[in-house]
Amino acid sequence: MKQSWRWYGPNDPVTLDNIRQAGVTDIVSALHHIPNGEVWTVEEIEKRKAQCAEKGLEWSVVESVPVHEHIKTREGEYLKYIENYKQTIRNLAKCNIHVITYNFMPVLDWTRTNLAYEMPDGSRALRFERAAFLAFDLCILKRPGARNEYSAEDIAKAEARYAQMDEAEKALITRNMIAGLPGSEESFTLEQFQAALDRYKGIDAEQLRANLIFFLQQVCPVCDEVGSRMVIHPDDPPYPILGLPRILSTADDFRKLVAAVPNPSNGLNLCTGSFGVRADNDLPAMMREFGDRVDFVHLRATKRDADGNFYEANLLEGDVPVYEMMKAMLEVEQQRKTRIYLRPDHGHQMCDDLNRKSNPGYSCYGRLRSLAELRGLELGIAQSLYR
Ligand code: CS2
Ligand code: MN
Repeated sequence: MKQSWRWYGPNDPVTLDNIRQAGVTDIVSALHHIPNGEVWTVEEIEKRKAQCAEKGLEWSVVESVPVHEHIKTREGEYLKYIENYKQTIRNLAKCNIHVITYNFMPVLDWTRTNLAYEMPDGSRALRFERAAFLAFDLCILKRPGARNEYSAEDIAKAEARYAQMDEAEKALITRNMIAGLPGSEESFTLEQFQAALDRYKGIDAEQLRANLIFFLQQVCPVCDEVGSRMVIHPDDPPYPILGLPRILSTADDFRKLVAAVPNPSNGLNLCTGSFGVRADNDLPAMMREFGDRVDFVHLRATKRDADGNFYEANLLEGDVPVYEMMKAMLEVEQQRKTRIYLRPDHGHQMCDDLNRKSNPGYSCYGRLRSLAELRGLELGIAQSLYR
């Protein structure tokens, strides 16, 4: 496995000096300062590469080149944005970056209700509390039509949860929900948020899938030509929310994508934490089935309950069978005779990080803990199987 670490760039409170002590070889990064839809120039890419190289690290995986909303809805200037995307792929390849992560989630990237859920050991985790989410949708956002989508029981749950909230909690959950938006540093008002949701009114899952297929049909030939691969990150959470369609939540979703766009460059970023929220996703089986197309794995373990809540557990204590997953990854590496990029995904906020501000899920110590566990697991399995 090629061990990697996500770095948000020079503004990331977790520095490259920290990262090299984690013992990784590769950096996962993105040019967050370039607005969605614009071309990443060779010059800007080289600058970021050089910052990493100076510390003995290689920027080799992009997470993510964001897909402009107009491409997802196939309106406005989407053709121009697709051309720009192709140029970015070419420019990245010129700089020897060949793995490009992206997602096709409408409006929101990952969504959590609580970014500082206290664990019994005092560390903090990201959590999705279904009742709080329902209260946000029905009682705070008051999304038109939402009442028709939920059962009477869910509506009662939302109202009861809302009645418990004070103003501070309402403001916090609103911020947490909207923080998943691209360009999340700006604060979006609820009205702007609703307007963004409204752009998907006529778009159901099949239409969104068709838009994704169209996008891949345009960009994959460019990737094939320059030896790169697009790896799609799954939906998080992996089911429709806020009336928005979802198209990458299950193995079958990815199968459909491959059937429509068989190009070798059509790949998967297997995020165990995102897929793992669904009990019907068999992660090691997915690794084996799609192994040829999985160049990048996110290791993280969510823990779900019967009420539809989940939180991000300690890596070895969640619902994700990390040992089986690592075994499957090693098998795929043996078969493919190549190494797959692996990174610890979100970690707990713990130790000194509790007194520091960092990007939710991306503080230092929690990910160090996960990485150490993964490294030991990989070594142990590899030694016993292939010694
Ligand atoms: C998240 C996402 O779970 C995750 O990895 O941090 O923001 C992820 O980076 C994007 O969905 C990938 O496009
Ligand atoms: Mn992930």
